[in-house]
Amino acid sequence: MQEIINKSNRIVFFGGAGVSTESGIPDFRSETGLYSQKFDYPAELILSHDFFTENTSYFYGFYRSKCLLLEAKPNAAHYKLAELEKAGRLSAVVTQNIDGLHYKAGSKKVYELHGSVYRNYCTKCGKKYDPYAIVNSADIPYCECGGIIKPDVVLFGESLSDNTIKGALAAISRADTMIVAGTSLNVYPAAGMLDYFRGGKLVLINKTSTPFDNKADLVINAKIGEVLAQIKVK
Ligand code: CNA
Repeated sequence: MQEIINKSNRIVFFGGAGVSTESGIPDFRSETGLYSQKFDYPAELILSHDFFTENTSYFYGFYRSKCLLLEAKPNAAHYKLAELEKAGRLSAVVTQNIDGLHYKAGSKKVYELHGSVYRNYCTKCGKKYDPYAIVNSADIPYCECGGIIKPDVVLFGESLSDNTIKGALAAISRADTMIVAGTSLNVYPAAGMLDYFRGGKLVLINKTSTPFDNKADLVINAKIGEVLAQIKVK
């Protein structure tokens, strides 16, 4: 891994929820993930566009307690990626996460495929809000114009931003090394983006196996924070 990084100048890091579990944010598919916890409805249903429209109040109860974890701090993985970017080794982070931890760690070029809990807007007038508009509302958060304030996160059944996809694919197609970490690679179109990588080495870091293991040059089954903490940035 260290040798691959030493030879790379345009690394793209492609990450999922597993990148943030060491910051205390549960992922979807681990044993302690949201899919293993019992709610009144399956978590993937609650986080869908139709559910948001039909059960808005329940959605916000869930979203506030399970997704809006604003106290979470970046871990060793987030910090090392910011360091690699600063040193000119990494060109972009592409993330499926909505927790904003890459920016908190100091990364500059981050493509947040599924949006961010830090951006929120009124569905009627478009006014922007910080996440405390949702934290501090007891039930459904409303704008002063009467519209519902919605987080700028991509729910199941919604489309990803065209600009974000374009930027991410451009970075991936120019990358000389791709590090894929902490994602079960089950959620599309995000997982399909890996096909745009035409560069040198593909490194996969995940606690468990993934459908892409056989495509990787190096598979590391360990904790991302612990693996990246050992990397020396030259
Ligand atoms: P997932 O399907 O839950 O997969 C996570 C993967 O990471 C699993 O294969 C785990 O084995 C692995 N993993 C967990 N912790 C570690 C660790 N410390 N080291 C190494 N591997 C680890 O999550 P995906 O990201 O693949 O699924 C995409 C969804 C999850 C996206 O839509 C995200 O928006 C959504 N999500 C995001 C967050 C967040 O923003 N932090 C949290 C929960 C879910």
